[in-house]
Amino acid sequence: MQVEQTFVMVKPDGVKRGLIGPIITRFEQKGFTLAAISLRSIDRALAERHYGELKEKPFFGELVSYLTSGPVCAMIWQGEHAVENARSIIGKTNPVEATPGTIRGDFAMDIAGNIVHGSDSPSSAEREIGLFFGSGAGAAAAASTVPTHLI
Ligand code: DAT
Ligand code: MG
Repeated sequence: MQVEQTFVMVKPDGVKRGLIGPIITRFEQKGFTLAAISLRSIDRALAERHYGELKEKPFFGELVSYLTSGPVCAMIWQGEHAVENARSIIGKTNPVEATPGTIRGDFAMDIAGNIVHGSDSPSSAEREIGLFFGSGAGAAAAASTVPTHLI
């Protein structure tokens, strides 16, 4: 089996609403293994880098303000097809379109507060894991934080 890692983040409103536990439960029930977790605040520079590809979007300023408005819960989850499986249980970007049974479908109402992030590709996952868990060195740095019995 090829183990893949993905980056998942409970956004500030998810943390404020006490949804870290239910979101972790969804990932565990699906079959993912938790490889790293960090409750932390993020500054504007990190938020802007994380969502760098959206910087021309009209909602970018609002998005960065939202992401820096309170603590987030950053996580690395691993398993087969981790990126695609995570996107599947997270649901569509706009909660209005997210199917009931998905995290956004069950817990969110508004696109600007869709409570959870999941990487959209293996290369995004590597980049985001490096941003949040590495020292700019990419996934290799994050992988070193994973207890060996989980690999
Ligand atoms: P996703 O989070 O599903 O990967 P994305 O990468 O396209 O979606 O956008 C990142 C976040 O930006 C998204 O979770 C919520 C916010 N966003 C996207 N489109 C938006 C819009 N039209 N208005 C307000 N916020 C938006
Ligand atoms: Mg995205």
